[in-house]
Amino acid sequence: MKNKEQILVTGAAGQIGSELTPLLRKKYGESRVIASDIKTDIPSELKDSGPFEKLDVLSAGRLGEIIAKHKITLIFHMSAILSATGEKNPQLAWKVNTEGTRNILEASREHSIKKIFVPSSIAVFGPSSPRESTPQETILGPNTIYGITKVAGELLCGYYVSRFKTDVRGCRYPGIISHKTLPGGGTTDYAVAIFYEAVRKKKYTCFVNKETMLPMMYMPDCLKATCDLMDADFDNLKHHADFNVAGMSFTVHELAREIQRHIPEFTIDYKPDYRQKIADSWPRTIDDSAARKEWGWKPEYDLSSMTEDMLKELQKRKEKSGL
Ligand code: AKB
Repeated sequence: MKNKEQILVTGAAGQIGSELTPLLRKKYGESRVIASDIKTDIPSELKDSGPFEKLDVLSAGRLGEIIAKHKITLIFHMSAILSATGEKNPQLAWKVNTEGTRNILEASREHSIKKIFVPSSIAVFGPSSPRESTPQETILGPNTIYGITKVAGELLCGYYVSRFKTDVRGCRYPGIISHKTLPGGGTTDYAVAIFYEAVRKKKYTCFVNKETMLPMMYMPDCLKATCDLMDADFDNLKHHADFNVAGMSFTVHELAREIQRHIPEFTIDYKPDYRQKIADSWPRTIDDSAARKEWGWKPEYDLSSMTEDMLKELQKRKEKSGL
């Protein structure tokens, strides 16, 4: 990416957007990265450190206006309704995830945007997919509305690549663990909540059972994957918006044991709810060899280094301003 790019981030106040935006501002210049979100009550660091536009991705007109106003050349489309919220409001999830993505692709075609990043998710897999070392190419068959919208998004992106030569990239994010902004409405949210509760109360009640294992990734690796894939040479990519990327996989029980190495008094109990069924339909581990081969993907954090960093950062925040 050259330094003259003008970048739009949708969903900039969300879990990933709120960390991706400052990183891009550091890399490309504060005024060149336009944060946008449907919410306006966004953290002041985000609003004050560069341009902000209110944007509902369902409004194609407003999206076009912002692209023209800021002469946008690259888009990171981070707004989405996640799996658990999606099951509560499937109609909204369908609209935001599929029509929002279509609006981004269409606006990119109309405005000759150079590159777009459209994330997918491990939720594209379903009960009939292999659950161990889930391959890049395999049966998908998701049974959540979120997963269905992500498959539709991947297919639509593939269509734009072949039909309009749109440069669109994306990876199938696993659960993302971070300490700055809480995730909103995902099935993997327990892997973040457990840390907050461990630091706050030294106990946590988990909404999936102790043997649940899902692919996860620490935020610094998520940001690295996003930027590395965006920087990769398009001609070397055989896949586009559907790369499997793995970070780490652990059961909740293993995560709790790792936390107890730092906080021995920490206790956990389990009250599985409707999210257990979603978790049980997703992979336990992921084969990301295509990402490793095509753009050099390699994660840095494992369970132990991620846990240590999460607890250190949350403890610091608790002492400074309360959690
Ligand atoms: C969710 O749990 O819905 C997300 C995801 C895996 O895409 N974190």
